[in-house]
Amino acid sequence: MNINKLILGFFVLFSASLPVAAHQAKYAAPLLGSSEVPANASPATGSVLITIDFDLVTMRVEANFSGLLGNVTAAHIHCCTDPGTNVGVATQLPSFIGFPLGVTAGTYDHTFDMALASSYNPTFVINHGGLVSTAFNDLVLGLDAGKAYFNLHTNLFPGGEIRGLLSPVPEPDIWVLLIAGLALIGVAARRR
Ligand SMILES: [Cu+2]
Repeated sequence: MNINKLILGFFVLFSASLPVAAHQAKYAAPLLGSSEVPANASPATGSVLITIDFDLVTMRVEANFSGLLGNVTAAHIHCCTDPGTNVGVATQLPSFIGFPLGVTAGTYDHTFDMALASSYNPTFVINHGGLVSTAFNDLVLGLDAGKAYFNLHTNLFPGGEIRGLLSPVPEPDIWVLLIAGLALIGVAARRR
């Protein structure tokens, strides 16, 4: 392979990846009964990934869960409080639209337009500046600070059967990617 083409291709890929890294934030959590406050002994497990897009002002919610003792009654994000405490719901009530209800296992993937009031608990908006934009900012600040949690409620655990405290997923460091890419090019050049 032509080494100049390889280098060019690498830098095209590298620069194309920059806007994504700069304009999205991801937050993740395992879902467990032991993370509830107070903790419970539910054997259920799950995971959740939240992706905030700052250009589109959207929030993608991807979740999966299984092994619940009760049937799902609601799922949403609570914000903003310290770990080990409880706080009100920040997002759409009573549950994320389309979230699988009445089941013990399921998956979910939905992208919310966070410029719409309907994506929030109206009380959260009132308590966080009164505007959708201020509510969005505070929700993101809460996510960044590890002060927001995804809670999955069931009929047997009205306060929540499994929960996950959302924490930021580090973006791959852009300079690590650059150096790794250059190292690969070096290896390719040496093989020649
Ligand atoms: Cu809740």
